[in-house]
Amino acid sequence: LWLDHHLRRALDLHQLELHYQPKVALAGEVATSVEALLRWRHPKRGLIRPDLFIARAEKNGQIVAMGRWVIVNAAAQAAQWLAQGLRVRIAINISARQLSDPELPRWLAECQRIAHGLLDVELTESCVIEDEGRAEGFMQECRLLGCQVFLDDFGTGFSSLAQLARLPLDSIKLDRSFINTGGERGQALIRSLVTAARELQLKVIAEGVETEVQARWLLEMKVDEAQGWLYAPALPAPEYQAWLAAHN
Ligand code: G
Ligand code: G
Ligand code: G
Ligand code: MN
Ligand code: NA
Repeated sequence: LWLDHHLRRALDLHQLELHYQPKVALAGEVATSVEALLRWRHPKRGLIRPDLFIARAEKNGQIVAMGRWVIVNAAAQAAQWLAQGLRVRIAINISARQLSDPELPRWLAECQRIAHGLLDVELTESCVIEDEGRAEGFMQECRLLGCQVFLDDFGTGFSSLAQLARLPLDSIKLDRSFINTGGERGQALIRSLVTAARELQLKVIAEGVETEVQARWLLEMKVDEAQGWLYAPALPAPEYQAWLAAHN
């Protein structure tokens, strides 16, 4: 397949890049950390976003090698920023398929050492649904390494509040579909999720925040942090540094 062949070469030919999207504390609009998002810079097709190739890489197993590349490069970036006096926590995304890589915990431990403890981890609800025991074990290992654990795309799967209570999580990230559809039902849903998260001592992060109006009512609902185009899209490292300098 065209995509399988070119994805394999993308890694070897250094066509992958990490971009960084800030997370902002809603109270005071202070940048708190970033999420690393993978991009493929194809020589002819330009910059390709992961929704077009991650699913394929998960199916053919290439996500394991790609994921390792992501973790080590995010670690190197955290170390480089730290050397410049910038302490930036970087959250990396991990797919369900990567959890079957027996080397993942050791790889993450080594990279966390390189990153001086600045790496965090985002796992999707689908990881939990696929194999809760394995997801929980991995979350515990992350915690021991000093990685905060975020439950990504929360609300799109069907994990229960009981599962949420059992898992060693630090934060939930509300999927952007709740934020962008808005409306009374969306707001009611967010309000109840925030209440549940408070009880469980979980931080709440809203994804896909695009307008000041959304940011204002998320703050009113006591959502802790936000991420979205209102603040910044995912940016290459130098552009993120420029954004940070302009916003602090
Ligand atoms: O950057 P964008 O919003 O297009 O990302 C689309 C999806 O791809 C995100 O939901 C994210 O979870 C996933 N993704 C982005 N970067 C990575 C990565 O490095 N590893 C994995 N496993 N998924 C990623
Ligand atoms: O891990 P996850 O798939 O949630 O990654 C976030 C995705 O959402 C990325 O693909 C990113 O490009 C996208 N994104 C980030 N901010 C916004 C936003 O404000 N609006 C929309 N529609 N998408 C966003
Ligand atoms: O940046 P990217 O090529 O991934 O963007 C794909 C589409 O997502 C664009 O056509 C644009 O409509 C939207 N998009 C990406 N970044 C931003 C952003 O920062 N603000 C807005 N409003 N839209 C964006
Ligand atoms: Mn994510
Ligand atoms: Na997400």
